Amino acid sequence: MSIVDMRVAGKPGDYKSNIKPIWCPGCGDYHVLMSFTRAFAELGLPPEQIVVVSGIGCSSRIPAYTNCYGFHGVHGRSLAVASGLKVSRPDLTVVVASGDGDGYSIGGNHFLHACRRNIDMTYVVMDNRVYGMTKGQPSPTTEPDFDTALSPGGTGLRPFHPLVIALASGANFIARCFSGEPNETASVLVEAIKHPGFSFVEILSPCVTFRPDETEWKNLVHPAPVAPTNDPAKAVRRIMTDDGFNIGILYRGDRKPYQPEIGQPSADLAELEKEFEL
Ligand SMILES: Cc1ncc(C[n+]2csc(CCOP(=O)(O)OP(=O)(O)O)c2C)c(N)n1
Ligand code: SF4
Repeated sequence: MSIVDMRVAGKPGDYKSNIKPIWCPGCGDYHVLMSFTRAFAELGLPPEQIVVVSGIGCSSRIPAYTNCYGFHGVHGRSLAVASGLKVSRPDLTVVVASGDGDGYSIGGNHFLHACRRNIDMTYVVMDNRVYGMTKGQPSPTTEPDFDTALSPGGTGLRPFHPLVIALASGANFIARCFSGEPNETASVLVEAIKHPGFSFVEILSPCVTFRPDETEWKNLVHPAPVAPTNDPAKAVRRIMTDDGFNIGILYRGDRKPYQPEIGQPSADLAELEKEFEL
């Protein structure tokens, strides 16, 4: 069934659970949650047709705050769960929520291969350039001179470039958003969910507690001055040379999504249990 066939008239509030978020006051993730529910309402999908999958981190708490189906799994493994789910239930809309630690550090390998597989799902990374939940360690996107008691003098390491890596690995849709612009972010999420294949949306979402400097991002972000392209060579040049605060859809590819044939199980559960009995 297509997204259009299943439309219901929904309001953003219809997609919120009754669990109150416990993020720090001012955390960018509140706005990301708002963008999720606005996007779901705009798509008009019934909540039970959407699954929000996550790993571990402040950002990964999002599934509990929606009333869609959810899976709050283990650190860095959200894409593995989501991939299995989507290939076995292609009728569901699968949205994966992650942080820069969860998604690029412990989950980095899964990120590469999810881009390469190009399964039809949307991967949202709330990037605050720090491990928020575990009290401020540097992540793969932290600047080399981020100087704290946990990383005296900074790590000195070159940051990971998620958008370029996603493009090189085969992601079919690439966008950058800012949490402080929830309407614009919701519109990008709608496009990402509708686009076939693996859509990657990096949302700059400040951690006001461990990166108070990131409140400055609201003055740095600006709309991408160019229309999205389907030419990876053009996209990579733009992404490599922009200032990191270009907001909008940067790449819309046309690769065919991966969807294996769903066959019948070759053995029933009782037979399998018997086979693997110790
Ligand atoms: C296997 C494993 N290793 C380490 C941890 C500890 N841990 C929990 S959350 C986290 C980092 C979260 O950072 P990020 O994904 O950037 O999310 P944020 O909290 O900033 O939103 C770590 C290292 C864990 N839960 N499981
Ligand atoms: S520690 Fe940072 S990322 Fe976590 S809830 Fe607080 S502000 Fe948000």
